[in-house]
Formats: sequence, C-alpha cells, structure tokens
Amino acid sequence: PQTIYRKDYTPPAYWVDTVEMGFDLDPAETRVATRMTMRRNPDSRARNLLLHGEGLQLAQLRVNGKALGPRAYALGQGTLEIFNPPQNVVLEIETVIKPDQNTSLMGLYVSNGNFFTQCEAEGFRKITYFPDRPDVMARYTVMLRADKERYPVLLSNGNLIDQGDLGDGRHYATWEDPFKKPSYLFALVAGNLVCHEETYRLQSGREVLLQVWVEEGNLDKTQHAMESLKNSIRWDEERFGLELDLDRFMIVAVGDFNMGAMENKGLNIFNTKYVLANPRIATDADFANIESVVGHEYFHNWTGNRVTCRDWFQLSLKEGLTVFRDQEFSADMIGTDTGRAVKRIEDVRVLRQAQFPEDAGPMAHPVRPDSYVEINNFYTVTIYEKGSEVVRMYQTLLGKDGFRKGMDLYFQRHDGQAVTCDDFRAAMADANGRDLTQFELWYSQAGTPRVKVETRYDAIGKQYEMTLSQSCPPTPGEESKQPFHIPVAVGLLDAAGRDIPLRLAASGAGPDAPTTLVLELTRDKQTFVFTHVPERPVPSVLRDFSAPVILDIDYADEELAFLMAHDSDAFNRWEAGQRLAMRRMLALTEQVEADPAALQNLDEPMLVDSFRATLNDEALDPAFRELALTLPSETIIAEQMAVVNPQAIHAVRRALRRLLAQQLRLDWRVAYEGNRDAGPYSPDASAAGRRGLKNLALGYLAELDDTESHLLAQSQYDNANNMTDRMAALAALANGGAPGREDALAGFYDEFKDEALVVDKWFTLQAMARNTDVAAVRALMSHPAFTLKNPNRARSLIFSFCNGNPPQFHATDGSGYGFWAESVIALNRINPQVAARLARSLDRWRKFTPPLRAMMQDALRQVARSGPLSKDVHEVITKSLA
Ligand code: DPP
Ligand code: ZN
Repeated sequence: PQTIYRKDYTPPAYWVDTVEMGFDLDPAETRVATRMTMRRNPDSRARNLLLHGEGLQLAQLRVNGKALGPRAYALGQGTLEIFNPPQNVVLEIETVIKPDQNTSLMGLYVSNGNFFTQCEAEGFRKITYFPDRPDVMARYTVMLRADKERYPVLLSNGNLIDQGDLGDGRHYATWEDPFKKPSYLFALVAGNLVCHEETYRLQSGREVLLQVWVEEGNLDKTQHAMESLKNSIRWDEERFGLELDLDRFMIVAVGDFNMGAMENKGLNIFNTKYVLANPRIATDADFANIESVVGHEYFHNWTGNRVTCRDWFQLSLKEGLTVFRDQEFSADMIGTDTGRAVKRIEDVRVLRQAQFPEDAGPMAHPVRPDSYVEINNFYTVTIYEKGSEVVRMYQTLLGKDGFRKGMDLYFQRHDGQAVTCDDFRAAMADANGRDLTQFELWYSQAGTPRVKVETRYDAIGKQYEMTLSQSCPPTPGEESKQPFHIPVAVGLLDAAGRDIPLRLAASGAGPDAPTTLVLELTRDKQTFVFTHVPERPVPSVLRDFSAPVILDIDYADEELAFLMAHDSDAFNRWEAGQRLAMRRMLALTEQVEADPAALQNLDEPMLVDSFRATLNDEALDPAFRELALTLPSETIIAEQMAVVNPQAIHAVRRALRRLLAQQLRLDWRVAYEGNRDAGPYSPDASAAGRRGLKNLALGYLAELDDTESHLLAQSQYDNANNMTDRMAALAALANGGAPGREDALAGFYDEFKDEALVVDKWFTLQAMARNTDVAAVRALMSHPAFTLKNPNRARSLIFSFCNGNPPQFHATDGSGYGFWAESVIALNRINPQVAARLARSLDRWRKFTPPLRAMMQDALRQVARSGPLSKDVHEVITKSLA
C-alpha cells in the first residue's frame, strides 16, 4: 500500500460547482446517476481530471453531452482519469453499486433493511466517481427514488424541495442543500422510520424544524437526544454567536455504524448508542454521552462544515476544535464549578488512558500527521482528545474573551473555505496580537512532553523560585524535539491550605494579585520567581490540567495528602490523591514481583486515611468524591512502568481495593445509604453524581464477596428503577461468588433481549468480569445474539475483553493473544475499519515482560501473514512490528 504525504498536497485540477444526483435505490443493485459542472482550477498545473472510485461498476461516462471513447480516459486502482478535458466540463456518470453486500459500512449500505450512507473520510467514492477530497466543495441536489412501501422515508442533506409518486409502487423525494460542502458530508437515508419532531425558535426569532428519526418502537427513547439538540443550538448561539443556518435539522439513528456519529450537513447520522435513551435502557453515562455527541455533531455545522479541512492531515482542525467545544458544552450544562472540574477530570482520564499510550507507542503521530497509509486509522485519540487539549491551550493562553475573538476572526476569514490548522492558529494570533509561532510545534511534534518542577524558598527575601524544564521522548520518525510553548497554571498554598496571592518578580506588583497564574514555559528550562511569599508554600502545579504533559514533581506523601485535603483547584485536589495512590501501587507492584507473598498483611495507613477523609467530607460533591476514590486504572498504572507485568498490577490494585473495602467498610455503608434516592429517576449531574458515589460504594463492598455484600447487590438489582443501578448491581454480582449471579445474568438477558443496546451491555459486563477467560468469551461468541457483523456487538464482547480485562487478556498462556489474532483476521474480511481498531490492542507489546512480549509478537506476525490484509489492518500491524 502507498503512503500519502502531507508535503505532496497539490490543489485539484478542477473545481466542482454543482452536483445533481439521482438514486434508484435497490438493496441488490442501486443505480446512481450524477451530473456535475466543473471548471478548471487556474492554480493547478495538472491537465487531467482525476476522480476517485472504489468498487463501482461504471455504466455511463459523458463529457459535455458526449460519451467518452476508450482512449479519452483510464480506470486505475481506485481512480478514473479523464485526459485533457476542456476548461468547463459537464460530467455525467452512471454507476451501479450493491448496498446489501457492503459490510464495510462505508459508502451506501443496508442496515436492518434500511439504506444509510457514511462518506467520511473517503466513502463517497464508493457511490460514484468524484474528486473525493475535502477541498472540493459543491452544491448538491439529490433525487431519491425507491419502493414506497419498503422505503416510505427518503432523506438527504438540506431542504426537501419536491416529492411525489412515480407510479409502479415507487416514489421520489428531491433535496437541495443550499450550502456548498465537501463530498464527505453527503448523506442519504431511505427506509421505514418514524420521527420525533419539534419546532424550535432561534434567538433571531427564526423557527426551525428539528427531527430525530428512529425505527418504530424506539420513539420513546428520543426525548433526551431532542433536548440535547435544543441545548446545543442555544449554547452555540450564546457562547460563540453561531446560529443554525438551515431551516431543518435531522438526526437519524442506525444500528450498524462504524463510529459514534457523523455530522453530514443537516442530516446527522448517529450510532443508536448515541441517540436512544430512557431510564429503563440507558445509564447515566449513556445520557451524558448522548448529550456530548449530539452537541459534538451539531457543533461541527460550523467547525467542520461551514469551515472545513483542506486535506485529511488537517483533521484535527475540525475534530480537536469540536471536541473542545463539546467538552465546554457539557461542562456548561452542569453549570457548577465542581461540575466543571468533574467533567475536566473525566476528560483527562480518557487522555491518560488512551492518548498517552498512543503517543508513546508505534502509532504515535502528531496532531497534524505528516503521512498516512489509510486515513481511517487516523481518527485517533491524538487527533480528537489531544487536539482538543491543544485548542484548550489557546483559551488558557489568550483567555476566554481572547479565544472568542480568535474564533470570530476565524469565521470572518474562512467561512465557506477548506483550510489548515495554520489558518486557525493565525486567526488566534492575529485577533489577539500574539506571536504563536512556537505553538505550531504542538501540531507537528508527536509525543507527550514531560515538565519537571524544582523549587527553592528563600525565607529571608520571601521569594519562591520555581524552575520548570521540559523534555519529550523520541517518537517514530522524530528523534529529537524542540521545546514546546507550554502554559503551566500554578498556585501556592500556605500552611493552612489557603491560596497565597501571587506576584511574579518580573511583572510589577498589581493591587489584586491572582491566586492562579499561567506561566509560559517556552524554553528547555526557565525559572520563575514569586515575591512576597510569606512562608514556604506547597505548590499546586498544572492546575486544571493546563497542558497535555506529564508533570514530574517531587512531593512528600504528606504534601499529597495535604493537597488532597486543601487545594482550591479541584482538578489538582483529585490529582494529588491519584499521585498518592499511584506511588503506593507502583511500589507494591515492585514488591509483589520480587515476592508474591508481599500483599499479605497489607497496610496503607496514609492512603486509607486520606480516602476516608475524602469519602466522609460531605462538603465535597458526590461526583467529585466518586472520582477521587477511584484508583488509577490498570492501563494507566502500566504506562508508568518500564516493564509491565499485568498480573502483578492487577493483584495490587485488587488488594488495595479490598483493603479500602475492609478498613472503610462502615464508611462505605454510610455513603451507600446516604446517597440513595427514593424519587423518580433523573439523569441530571447531581442525581447521577449521587448514584455514582453510591455505586462506587457498592463496588468496594462487593470486593469483600461476603453474604452482606451479596445481599446488598441482589436487593439493589431487584429493586432498581433505572439502568444505572441495574448495571452496577449486576456487575457486583458478576464479579464475585454471589449465589444469585447466574440467575441475574440469565434474567437480565431475557428481560432485555429485544433491546440491542442493552444486550451489548450484557456482553460487555461479562467480557470484563473477573473470571471471564478466553474460553468463556468463546462461549459467549456462540450465543445466538452474537455477531461480528454489527460493530457495536463486536466491540461489546471482543474489544471489551481485549481492552478492558487486562488480567485475562494477558493470561500467561498467551490464549488472549491467540484469540485477538483470530478476531482481527475474521473482522478484517468483514469490516477493515473495525478490524484495524482491534489491531491496536497490542500497540504496547514491547513494554511487557519478555514471555508476554514474545507471545504478542507471535500473534502480530500471525496476523501479518494471514493472507490479504486490508490497508487499514496492514498499516497498524506493520507499524506495530516495525
Ligand atoms: N466526524 C465524525 C465525528 O467525529 C467522525 N467521522 O464527529
Ligand atoms: Zn467530530
């Protein structure tokens, strides 16, 4: 397969002004007629017109009304090249495609009898020949024709301008999108669907029609998505002054979908997982995810659609920015300061769990990559989550108002254009009169920087020196790195735990000194001097996680406990507890590796006391306490180690959980009782936080695996009025030896077997249960409800096991790796994108103990030689083994 380089970008030879399409929809054979008006691009030196196409049968090809002779064009590998066309071209193409054989779920495909499309990144070329690149933006008019009874609903982008009967049982609908767009935002939906619709009044007074389309039987699960959509529309008006530009906005749910959702202009297509919810089937986390994904896709209407990407290397231009926007939206929806901090902590946890490992592994790439083989492999946590951190740093450096000014200038300059990450950075710099040249390195250098903190207190001069130095480890293709521009938010605590007003030696002392200052680290090493510091302070560094870095700072255990109790920055308060726990877990892991008996008579008074204090601090938000009392995950612990022994990590984490359960038993009981809600279910942040803390308590108590905890879990399971409590109780039962375990699992399936999303949960819960080994996973795979063809189902069992059950996946006999290889190979034939995601599970193989490492390498090689691999899987496996 060919590698594509960013430096090779050239503008297209032809622009496309209008696209008219006619679809004769039929699952076995769909005919697509396309007429496009094109004109030569004066900025291109290419003579020929290059179109992309994949898996298409070409039935007609006409230029300016004349069929093209065989020597006037050439069909290549995924291309159609027309030689030397005139200045202005009307190109007419007819293609034939087979939607019901499309298991890749890219292009036009069938899901549960209905038609859907997915065109990002390069799916449009599976529908017709087209210059399928995001810098080619055109106006589309689309006519859909289909059997009226089987496909009563016919949707595409924009506005419905005509519809009617065709006779012979068929009907048609014509849609016109008034905005020009790249082909990846094209969409159509046809089928038997129903909608929940509402009209909504924009701030300008204009009324818009909002629709959520689902299969019949799911209408009672659309309210939350609709509320989320209305909240998103209002939020974007208020926070960024951005208005919905269409008269109609549609969301359609589909059960077979590779990703979370897709922001097609006016016609967002969503994985059912991110639309359907009611208390019976959805957890608090589901409700929150739906709000954030509905927001995310809606926000793309401006950041992605109105202003799009010049090429796919700029993907983070829209994704990083839009993740930032959805994170801010979710935080604003909670509204309180601790609520914002809770959201921030959750987002940082994702970054550390998934992005830091990516950035340290074989697939590490900059936020703006320099090359790729398969663009689908670059819809990564680096592009999305680290990309969002990069956008957040602009806001931290420029302030909220300065950031808004930059956004305004970005839209003023680039509305209707396809642009680059440099254009965004220039708008931020120019709107604020700032030089952000060095900031570019966040886009071009991969790897997670480390920032080291050293301090010195001068009691006589009342000065406090803070020296920050940075480094960044090499990543594939980048041996040495230049220093980044890093905003480091700092506070200083006095002995009573209060913030000390901050004055920097360089800047004249203002009257009201702030208690948090953003230091800008731009060189390898810099010293900042705080003056008027009355006593030796305890520093609180990288407040609110002001940059996506690893912070090296030497705290005594007592200082961590102190910060955990007093820091006014809720993020760092949480962080201090995590550091303390991490430090103990790393030490214990080392001890266990030397002596397997090391965990007997475990005693951790400092950790237990600080956890007790947090648990019983009624002044703290329950949602915050839940996060603070959750130990770092096994994956995050593994990332801190030079050589990873998953069994040792698991044993230590589990032993600590048992210790915390035993020694805080009564405290957990009190927290459990104190956070029960008798009233009706609501997914709001405060109620969800209380449930979260209660269910955390249940989880700890379940570690004791005694009759009391079994009864507690069973009673919660039997009496729950919502899925959050149901799932938490079922997980507690499934992870131990409760007598009701098997009945509960079987009963749960029986009760929910018609709810696909709940069946997914049922598979996931078992995939991650402690005693589920490979044999048990295989048994679940032969359950009638299991299928590899549905991505959600495949993920619910296979991905959950490979990524979410470390001690079993890393079983010392290598059975997990053999299973992984088989699954990647099987999925590769069905759905390359999903297969390539699973292929990533062995990314970090080089970090493991030698016996595991060798077996993982074997498994990777087994996939490599298993026969023809998709580009997607091939790229991941090749880079892993390199
Ligand atoms: N652009 C989609 C999203 O992230 C993914 N294809 O919203
Ligand atoms: Zn997105």
